[in-house]
Amino acid sequence: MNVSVKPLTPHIAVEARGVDLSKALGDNVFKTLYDAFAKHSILLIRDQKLTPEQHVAFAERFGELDRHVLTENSLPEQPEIFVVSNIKEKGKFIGRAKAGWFWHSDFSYQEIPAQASIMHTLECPDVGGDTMFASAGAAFDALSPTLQRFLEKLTAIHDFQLGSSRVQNKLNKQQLIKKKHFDDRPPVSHPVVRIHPDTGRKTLFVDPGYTDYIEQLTREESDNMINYLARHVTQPEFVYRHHWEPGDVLCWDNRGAWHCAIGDYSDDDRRLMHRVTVKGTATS
Ligand SMILES: O=C(O)CCC(=O)C(=O)O
Ligand SMILES: [Fe+2]
Repeated sequence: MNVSVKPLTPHIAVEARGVDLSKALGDNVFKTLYDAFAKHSILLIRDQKLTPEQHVAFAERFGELDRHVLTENSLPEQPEIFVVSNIKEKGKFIGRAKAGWFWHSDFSYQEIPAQASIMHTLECPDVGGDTMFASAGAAFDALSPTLQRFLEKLTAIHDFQLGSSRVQNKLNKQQLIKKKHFDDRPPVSHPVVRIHPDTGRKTLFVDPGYTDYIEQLTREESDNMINYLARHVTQPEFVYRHHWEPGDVLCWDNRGAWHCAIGDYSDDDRRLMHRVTVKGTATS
C-alpha cells in the first residue's frame, strides 16, 4: 500500500489515503497511521468497506479493546462494537441515540480512560450530524506558563452519571440509563493536565461533559475554571468539524482531543455508526 497523510487543519486532524483497512496492514503502514493519529489526534480514512470483524481487527492493532458500560447498545454478534444510532426497528432503537451530544473524552469517567475510539460510518444524514473535535494539546500550549504550572498541580473528579444527565431530558424512556450502570461506574479522579504516553505532549483533561469539579478549588472557583477551559479548548482554531460520509473511518485519540456530536438532525435522518474503543493507560 502506498499511504499518504495530509493534515486537515494546522492543529488537529489528518487524512490518510491509499489504505484499505479490510486487509491486514503491514507494520510499516500501521506505524505511519498510528504516528499520525498520536501526533494529530484525529486520523480520517474515507471510503472503507468493513465488516464488524475487520473493524475490530483494525482496532486491535492499536491495543487491547474496552467495552462500553451500556452493553445493551453493543452488536450482539460482535460485542466490542458499540452502536450509535437514531434508527428504530420494531419500535426499539438499534443503538445508542444522542450519544456524546456534549464535549467529552471517551471513558474519562473510568480509572483507565480510552485511548482510541474508531468509528465506521454506515449511514448518515446528507446534512447535519457532524462531530467536532478539539485539540486539548494545542489548547494547553496556548495557555500562559503561569496558568500551565498552576493547572499541572490539580486533579479533577469525572463522573459518568453527571455526563449522562446532560442528555437525560432529551431521551425517551427506553434509552434512560439504569442505576446499575451508574453503580458500575463510580466517580474517579484524574490529573487536570495529562501527558500523552507516545508524544510526551501535555493535554488538558477536564472535558466539560464528565468533569464534575477540580478537587483543590472551591466549587465556585472550579465551575469557573472548568467553564473557562471549556471555552478555551473549543475555540474555532483548535477545532476540526467532521462532516461524515458513508464509509468514513475516523480514529480519535481521547488522550489528545475532546469531541462533541452535534444534535442538529431529526429521527427521520438515519444515522448509523459503529464504534470500537481501545483501552488506554492510567493517567498518572
Ligand atoms: O456520534 C458521534 O459522532 C460520536 C458519539 C460519541 O461521542 C461517541 O461515540 O463516543
Ligand atoms: Fe464520545
